[in-house]
Amino acid sequence: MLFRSYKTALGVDRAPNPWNDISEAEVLMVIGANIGECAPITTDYIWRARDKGAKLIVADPRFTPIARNADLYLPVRPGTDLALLMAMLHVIIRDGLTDRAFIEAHTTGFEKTAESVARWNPGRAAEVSGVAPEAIEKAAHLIGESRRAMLMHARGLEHQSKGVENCEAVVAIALATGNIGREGAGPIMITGQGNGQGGREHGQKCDQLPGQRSLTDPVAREHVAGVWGISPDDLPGPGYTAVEIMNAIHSGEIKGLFSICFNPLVSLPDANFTREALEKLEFFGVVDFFLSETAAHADVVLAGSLQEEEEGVTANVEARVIHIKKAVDPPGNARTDSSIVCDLARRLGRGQYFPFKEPREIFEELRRASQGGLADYYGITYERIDREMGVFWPCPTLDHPGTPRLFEDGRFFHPDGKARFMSLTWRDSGDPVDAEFSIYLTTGRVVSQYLSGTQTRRIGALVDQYPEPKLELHPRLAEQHKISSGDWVTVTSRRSSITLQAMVVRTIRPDTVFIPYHWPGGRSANRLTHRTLDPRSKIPEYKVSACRIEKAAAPGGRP
Ligand SMILES: Nc1nc2c(c(=O)[nH]1)N[C@H]1C(S)=C(S)[C@@H](COP(=O)(O)OP(=O)(O)OC[C@H]3O[C@@H](n4cnc5c(=O)[nH]c(N)nc54)[C@H](O)[C@@H]3O)O[C@H]1N2
Ligand SMILES: Nc1nc2c(c(=O)[nH]1)N[C@H]1C(S)=C(S)[C@@H](COP(=O)(O)OP(=O)(O)OC[C@H]3O[C@@H](n4cnc5c(=O)[nH]c(N)nc54)[C@H](O)[C@@H]3O)O[C@H]1N2
Ligand SMILES: [Mo]
Repeated sequence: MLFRSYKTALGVDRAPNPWNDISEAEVLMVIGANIGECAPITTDYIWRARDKGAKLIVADPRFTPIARNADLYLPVRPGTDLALLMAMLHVIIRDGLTDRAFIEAHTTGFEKTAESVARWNPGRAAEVSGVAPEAIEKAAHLIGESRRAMLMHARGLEHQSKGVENCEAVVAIALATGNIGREGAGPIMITGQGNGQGGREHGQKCDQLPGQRSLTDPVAREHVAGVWGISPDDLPGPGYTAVEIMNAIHSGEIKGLFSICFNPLVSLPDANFTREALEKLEFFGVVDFFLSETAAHADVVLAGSLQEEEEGVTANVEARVIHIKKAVDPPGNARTDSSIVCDLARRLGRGQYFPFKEPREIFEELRRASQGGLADYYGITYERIDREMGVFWPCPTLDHPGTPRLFEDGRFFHPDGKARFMSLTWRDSGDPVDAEFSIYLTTGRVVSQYLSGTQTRRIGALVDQYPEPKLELHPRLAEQHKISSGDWVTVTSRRSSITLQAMVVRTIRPDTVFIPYHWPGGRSANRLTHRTLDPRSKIPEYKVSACRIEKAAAPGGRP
């Protein structure tokens, strides 16, 4: 449930700008995004802006490759972005850098937000976030004085138990300075997975119907049920999110699970808890193309397909709908994912609703199901996608050009056409540091591994680059614990502990350690993370845990 904040503030969950806009910006702020390693194509857009003189601000507890070119680097303490952003908004308001005319014509709730940041002066935010007050002032002025500022964020900002507020604060800064709905101006999220955008438009989220419609909206239920040829009463209500499913298995409420494209044993927080849940299931079915660590717990594994083995449509990071063509057939007994789903429906006695022979027929149904919704695909066809190099939604009719940039007419997607300022409230993370667990642990990615690693841990050249997870820590912290690069270190959190090798680097805050999460078992960062969720988006707080470290002997059986 990724972008609850955009839905609440702007009425729609989508990056408002096409990526071309990045190179037209005068000021770019990158918050919690390791662009160089995780979004290399986006890096190129930033370079183009830099070539034209754009200023770059980067907020990250780690001095990532993109930060090397920043005009202003803000070394924010994990989980404290909200303090930083509230203080930036405070300065923007205090110093008269708001766009009053825009706020009055196109938004509601500004006074509430202004009141909520009134006490967040840069001095107070500096104490919480570790970013110098002068740097906060400078960032606020760079953005507030520009008519072409973009704020770009990824999981560093969002994997927090106040991730929704964090994003609301980013959107509030854009709205307050009128930096939205124009070329080179806007807040954007850098969506991660290949079809991460499309997935959250059409029902991968457990509270949704196609077209970014709500499962609790009677009109939406009526429309979609009509397209599917069923009664609205046959549609269930909102279900559980990923971590909630594991909780419900533990409590005995869920006894059977069928999963496609999901490796929760590696990717969900508190991995021991996830393993216990999978062991408890009475039935567990998995569709994957590799026997993942999770699939090893399954009663039945069905061999599915890679993206390259099946044609179909996805929505990219910009909400541009594109067509992926098939390159090869699935090998051996493997089958395309869509044919597996349709066949399952037939075996379950519901084949009449899944008469599809190829993905294109599914897309034709999706066009109708999404019609009239926020993510309206009705005007998008295979022919148009191929001819126009993709089409941006909303695209309600066949002669509609699609919508690369949202809100150009100053209308937002709420019924009154106005964007909403949300009131912002500070709270601590769900696993706070204390005397015993005094170090911040944050987790994420390295360039040569991908997600839960099922694919990249099998590719020799990538394994050679980064064979095992390493603990990144600052020389000062390393010295306190008598640790050198290559030493084995045991990292312990309130859940569990793992032992891995140290990598002493100057590119991280001295109060923080970083572990990439691409490995299973005793090498899994997620043995250490906790299950606190953002109460609205239900995204886990992967980016902030408390831990302690101690030098260790090499673990048994490992060099
Ligand atoms: N090579 C590679 N590329 C990928 C992926 C991959 O696994 N490997 N995965 C894809 C997917 S699904 C996604 S979601 C994206 C993720 O892309 P990103 O979000 O860019 O990657 P992460 O490593 O999760 O975290 C981003 C940054 O957040 C910082 N960070 C940690 N805690 C905080 C904090 O409290 N505040 C702030 N401001 N920053 C913090 C980390 O130091 C890190 O540099 O990448 C996509 N691209
Ligand atoms: N600690 C920590 N944990 C994290 C994160 C973090 O930053 N820190 N990041 C989180 C994020 S942003 C993400 S997106 C998740 C990802 O979490 P997951 O979605 O669980 O991880 P993936 O590696 O994408 O794996 C999905 C599984 O699907 C399989 N698969 C891939 N493509 C296909 C396909 O086309 N068809 C089929 N049938 N199977 C396929 C893969 O082999 C793999 O076993 O991890 C999250 N977990
Ligand atoms: Mo992701």
